[in-house]
Amino acid sequence: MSQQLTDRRCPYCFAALPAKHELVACPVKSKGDGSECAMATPQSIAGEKGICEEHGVALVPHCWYESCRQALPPGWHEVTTTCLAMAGTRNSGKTVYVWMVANLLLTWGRLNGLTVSHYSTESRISFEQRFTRLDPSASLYGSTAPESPGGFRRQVQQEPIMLRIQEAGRSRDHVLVLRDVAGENVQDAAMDREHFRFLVQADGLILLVDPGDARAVRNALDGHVDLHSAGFNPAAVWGNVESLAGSVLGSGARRPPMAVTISKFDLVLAASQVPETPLSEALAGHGLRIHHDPSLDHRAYDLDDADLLDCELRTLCARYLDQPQLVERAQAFGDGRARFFAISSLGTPPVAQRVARHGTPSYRCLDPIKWFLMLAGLVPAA
Ligand SMILES: Nc1nc2c(ncn2[C@@H]2O[C@H](COP(=O)(O)OP(=O)(O)OP(=O)(O)O)[C@@H](O)[C@H]2O)c(=O)[nH]1
Ligand SMILES: [Mg+2]
Ligand SMILES: [Zn+2]
Ligand SMILES: [Zn+2]
Repeated sequence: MSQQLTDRRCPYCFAALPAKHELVACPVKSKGDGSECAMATPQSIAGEKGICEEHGVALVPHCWYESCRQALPPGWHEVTTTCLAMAGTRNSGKTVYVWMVANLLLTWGRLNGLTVSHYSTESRISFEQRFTRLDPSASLYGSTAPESPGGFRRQVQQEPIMLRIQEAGRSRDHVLVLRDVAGENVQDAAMDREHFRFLVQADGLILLVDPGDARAVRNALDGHVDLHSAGFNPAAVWGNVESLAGSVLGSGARRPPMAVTISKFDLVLAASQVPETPLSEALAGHGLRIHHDPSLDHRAYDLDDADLLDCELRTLCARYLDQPQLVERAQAFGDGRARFFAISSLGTPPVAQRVARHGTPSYRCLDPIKWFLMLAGLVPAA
């Protein structure tokens, strides 16, 4: 597949940014008497000094896209980016996954000769304030509140996670941007076209699929672990994103590649331990890629492993997890544009909304991220 079309996007609306910033504005804006300085609105200042005379501060680059116009993070013109967004029904595990991925990437970098760090001190502090540590003494995060366009206050999930990836010999740092959403928003077919356009301008989407909704899992585990059903089909979420893409990008335009990702895979594995059930037969072979997890150990994206796993998971989804529509959608989406993944952030089902005492060696969480980083040319394919 070809490389991504742009090397740098706005981390808020995911619009591709021109090589040279054209719009700048004053970072202070307010003059104290209720009015604003002349440079409060982003504008082009070709040939001028780049200073707000009224505040005596340097002007900062802003996103050119009209309904965004956010100040770009300091130093953004020096980096390349991969911008990803989450999708999936309510309760499918998006927020827990975002936290886990950020932490695992820091470890993965250390093991594989890359330096991975929060983009800046501010982005690290914002991450730490937002995500308290997941451990058995603290309850898991509450459901993410839906966001609305022009909301009174920016909601916390509108702040993207930004991780800087540095590699010896690479002239520019690469930044992985990861944006959470509320399941409630993507379950809404009428979600605002302008506000949610980042979903279809992304370099990739991660669609989480909750296996706790599947009959084979419910029948095997009901009464033993908490299963929350969203009561909403993940294929319908994909349909909503597709119609958003139709309005924003037009019908023929390329869609962002889609990582169709079965979350909470610990539930599927636990259900397969119940003897003489459909899942125990489906997952009986020890040679299945499903029973292995090479994602942290290697820097490269292992294409053979990924292809075999993709095959196993398509069968699992269609035959055992009640998701034949997802597989059909993926087939219709185009060759190589959609891949199936399986992850477990907690490694084991939570107990009373807390991480279980013996959690969490997570399972395969970095696979979807490594796929997108491979598409961006940042990690090699093996
Ligand atoms: N068994 C298991 N349960 C998980 C895992 N990750 C999350 N959960 C459960 O799923 C619940 C919801 O997780 P969240 O990450 O908040 O879900 P979400 O997709 O962000 O939900 P919304 O914000 O409502 O859209 C958690 O409170 C846990 O009970 C996992 O890896 N395994
Ligand atoms: Mg959430
Ligand atoms: Zn923007
Ligand atoms: Zn000013």
